[in-house]
Amino acid sequence: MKLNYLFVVLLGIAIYACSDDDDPKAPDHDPVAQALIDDAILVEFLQTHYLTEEMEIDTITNGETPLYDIVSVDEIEYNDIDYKMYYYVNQEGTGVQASRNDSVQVLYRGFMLDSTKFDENTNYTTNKSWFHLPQTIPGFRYGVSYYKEGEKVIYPDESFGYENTGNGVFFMPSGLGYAYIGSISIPPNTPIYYFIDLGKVIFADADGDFVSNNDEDVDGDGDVVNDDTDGDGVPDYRDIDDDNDGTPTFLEDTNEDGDPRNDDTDGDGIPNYLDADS
Ligand SMILES: [Ca+2]
Ligand SMILES: [Ca+2]
Ligand SMILES: [Ca+2]
Ligand SMILES: [Ca+2]
Repeated sequence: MKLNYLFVVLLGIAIYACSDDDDPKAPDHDPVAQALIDDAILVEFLQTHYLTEEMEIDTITNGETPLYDIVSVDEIEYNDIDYKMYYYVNQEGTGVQASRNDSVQVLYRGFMLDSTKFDENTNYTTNKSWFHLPQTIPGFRYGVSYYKEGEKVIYPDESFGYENTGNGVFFMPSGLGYAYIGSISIPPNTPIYYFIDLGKVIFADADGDFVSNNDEDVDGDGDVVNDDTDGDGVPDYRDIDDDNDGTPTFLEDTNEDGDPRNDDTDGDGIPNYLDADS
């Protein structure tokens, strides 16, 4: 059986989202109203600030070009609420385009709009540089997916890094960030932004069943966190038995070619590992 995708254990600290189980809706929180408030705040920020040559953000004082004039907008529906992400691609990158479902190695700096830096990673050699994107906040997942990876380089002292990385900055409303809960370092309902440098993209296989995360996106919406074939509350990408027939997915690879996706014993178009009756 050949291993198509790497399974990586990830120990990054920041940017991780709460699971749905930990996320009861606050009775007095109106996420639709908050999304509108956040967007107004973000637009004003982008209109009054600019990107310096050193890739910092500063207040416009002398006719500099507003961020608002250089960013792109991504309109996102998430949990039935309309949001806007704003992002700037400084360098596109040269390698694989990230998806929201991949594991990535990144350098990043995270800020609130008052320019408080709440977190950063400046070193590719630490665990903190690795993220399994399905476990991170939605805005980070979308943000990273606007870039491509770079090329690995080994330096004379045998350390490594990446050149020609995808890099830039993306801005998210609180509803795609830490929402009304906030985090240890971020108050509730706070829009935030990240500068990132995308070194490496890996097609993760979180449950090790030889179906990559990206290929567990059954409904094809680009997101694996919302696909749960057997409805047991564990999404397919983390469920070792997607159809709950008692046989783990990796044992439903009947022709043993290392890919459970092309085995369909009853010929109904549904591969065995998603088909409880074959
Ligand atoms: Ca998998
Ligand atoms: Ca999906
Ligand atoms: Ca499931
Ligand atoms: Ca099964």
